[in-house]
Amino acid sequence: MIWNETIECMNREDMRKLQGIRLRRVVEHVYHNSSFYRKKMQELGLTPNDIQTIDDIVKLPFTVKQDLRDNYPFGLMAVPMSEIVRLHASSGTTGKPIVVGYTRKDLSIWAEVVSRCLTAYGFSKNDAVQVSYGYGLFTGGLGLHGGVENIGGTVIPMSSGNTQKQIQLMHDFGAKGLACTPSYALYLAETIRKSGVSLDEFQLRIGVFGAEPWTENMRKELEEKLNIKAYDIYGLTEICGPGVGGECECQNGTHLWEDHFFPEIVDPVTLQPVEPGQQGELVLTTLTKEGMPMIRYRTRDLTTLNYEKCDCGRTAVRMGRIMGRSDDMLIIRGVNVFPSQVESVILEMPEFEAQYLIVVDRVNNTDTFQIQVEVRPEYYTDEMNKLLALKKKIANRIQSVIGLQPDIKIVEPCTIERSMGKAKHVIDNRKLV
Ligand code: DLL
Repeated sequence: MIWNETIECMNREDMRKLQGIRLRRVVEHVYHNSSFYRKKMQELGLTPNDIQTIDDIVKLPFTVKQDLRDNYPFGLMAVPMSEIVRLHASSGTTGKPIVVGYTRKDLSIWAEVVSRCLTAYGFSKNDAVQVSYGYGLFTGGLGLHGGVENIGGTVIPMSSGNTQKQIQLMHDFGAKGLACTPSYALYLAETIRKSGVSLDEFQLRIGVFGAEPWTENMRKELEEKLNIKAYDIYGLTEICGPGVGGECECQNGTHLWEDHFFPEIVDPVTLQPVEPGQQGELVLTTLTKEGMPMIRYRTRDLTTLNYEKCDCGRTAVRMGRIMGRSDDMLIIRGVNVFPSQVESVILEMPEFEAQYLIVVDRVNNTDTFQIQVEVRPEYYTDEMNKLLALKKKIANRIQSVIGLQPDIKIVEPCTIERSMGKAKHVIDNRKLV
């Protein structure tokens, strides 16, 4: 089934025309209503008249995460705050989150694009979907929630955590769908297996997995362990949250809903477009957003685009798997973590040297997050209770900045290897290929 056949199967020429019309409109909107974008365009000598077709998009300046931080909290809103009906946020590279705002229309477009994904996965109004992405400032929970309601399905708004209850309600309420991070889904699968309850007693058929990179091997494992079809959903807070794109039954690329989010692939160093089909950084422009439009937003996600028509009948461009990022952001248990956030906490504490190592791994399908940090000689002690208190202090501070409890390993002065060049602060042992 296709939720919006006219758009999802539109021929390329008509789609480019529509994208051109919408780009002109959004550029007019930001030029007149956002001093941030107006200034950036004026610096390049651009006025809205310079943007006539979708090809003109390359004239426009890029936007980056730093711009959102510099304008914290509401500096990038292009409508009065009285028009903003919802805020979401995600962690930035320092303690300050990045904030996005939605008008009523933005929320309805968000529900529309998530509906396209859910329909492509095979859901209809007859189905119950357990949403186990976090609810709150994170876009995962409420984003999926709006989509399930929009197609007339039944939402089970579980949010994340409380694994035993997740399993019980999934079973008792007959959920056909499970929406959560792929790593949490593996953990749920493992827990179900250990509980001894047969999968035959569940109605589960479809997984809606995203918010972190995953692989074909993980797909196979999830499909086998949960006896489901596992589909990708892609998105990021800055653009709207989940639903920027989703897979179809062909499981051969993530269709991006390009009538709302225009994708480009650029070389992350030169910022020039790559050859068609080549890997590069995904850049997205929101074509219809009112509250906080993003013009040529550098997602930092490395991927490819394929414009061939899909066997499902959709013409919407397909994005390959996210192969990595062009910045140092880590995604641990679905939470975005920047090493600089860890560093800023360590630097604020007199007890520690500015020497640390973040070690990430995946054990029993769950990401582990260890921080090794060097204590300063004057604070070094072999008294267990003092060390434990120090560990707790830094762990709590990091938890309050990042929202994730690290396992802290305090090491003796001068034990972390010093680097002659760029310091290596992260060891990521997760195998994602
Ligand atoms: O993770 C939104 C989301 C929620 C997407 C639920 C899908 C499901 P952020 O926290 O802002 O937003 O993180 C966005 O996560 O730039 C990618 O690096 C990564 N990411 C999101 N979806 C996928 C995916 C949400 N399907 C960042 N595959 C993005 C790989 C993904 N990486």
